[in-house]
Amino acid sequence: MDIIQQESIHTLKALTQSAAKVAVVGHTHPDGDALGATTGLALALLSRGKKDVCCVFSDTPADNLQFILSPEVTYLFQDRNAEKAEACIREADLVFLLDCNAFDRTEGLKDALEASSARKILIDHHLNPDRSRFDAAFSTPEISSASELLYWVLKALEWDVTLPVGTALLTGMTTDTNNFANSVYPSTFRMASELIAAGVDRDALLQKIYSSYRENRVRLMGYMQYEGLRLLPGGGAYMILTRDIQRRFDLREGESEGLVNVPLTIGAVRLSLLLKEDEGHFRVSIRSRKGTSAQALAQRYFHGGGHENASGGKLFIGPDIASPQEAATFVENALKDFLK
Ligand SMILES: [Mn+2]
Repeated sequence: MDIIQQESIHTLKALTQSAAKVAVVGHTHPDGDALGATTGLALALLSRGKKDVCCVFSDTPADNLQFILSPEVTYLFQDRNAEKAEACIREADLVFLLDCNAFDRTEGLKDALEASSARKILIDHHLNPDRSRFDAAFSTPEISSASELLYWVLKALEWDVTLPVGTALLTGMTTDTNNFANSVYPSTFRMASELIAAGVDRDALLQKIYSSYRENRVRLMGYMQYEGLRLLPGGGAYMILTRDIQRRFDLREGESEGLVNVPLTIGAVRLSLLLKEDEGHFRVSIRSRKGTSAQALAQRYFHGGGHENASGGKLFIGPDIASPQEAATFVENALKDFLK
């Protein structure tokens, strides 16, 4: 894999060897890839004899992703214990940033990362990585996930990919590709094939990822598709998950995962948005068909970015729209302008 340069592998090896305290950091609102990659790397470092390793996130993972967390690994969540989470980054002499392209994607941890004098390594697959901040950067959008990229980095390091490491990485890749539906490359199948041959239980994984939801989630998916879906001429689609709807269905973090993909199963739709109302803003998820750029829309209208066909951003109440009720009009105008 040309993305993995021998020079960066040497740097990673040397920095890991000399590091006493390692912080492994993932992006805000961690998804399966961020959790799988950080867990996989922490486990790999522990099995290499590193004693002081912690994974740090700005917020606690959704209930349905908690199964990815390993009992062997120390996790620190800033929303639970800000002092400990920030101290871990402050005291680390080596920091890994996984599944995000820049410090600000960790939200509340950004200041701690900027203040840190630790050596830093990036392992990511988003567009436009902030390479200047890192001693070594492994980054390409031509790969399924950070978990897959980490797998090939571990292979290049000639470190053992143990069963727990492999399980974490296969989980991250599976969730980021939506179970092999998008961003799949020949290397992705190779990774999966090698891990399954090594004994990773994919059936058990799929059960945990896709068949362990609460009833309310299935009902919400039905409700949003029946009542909430708006289709626009030109191939745009959007849904707004207001606070009211979230309350009505007792929605928890992570339970609307996958909903944004549903409108793209309609032949005429090429761009789908899901807005989820939060404190002072809407979280915006964007998915697009090949040939239409979710990334460009996210960047132009929603202060965001990510991948060409899967991006995210925010719509702020105050700066962008005067009240939550104006979200629909904002989205319709943005889509009208973008899809013309
Ligand atoms: Mn990812």
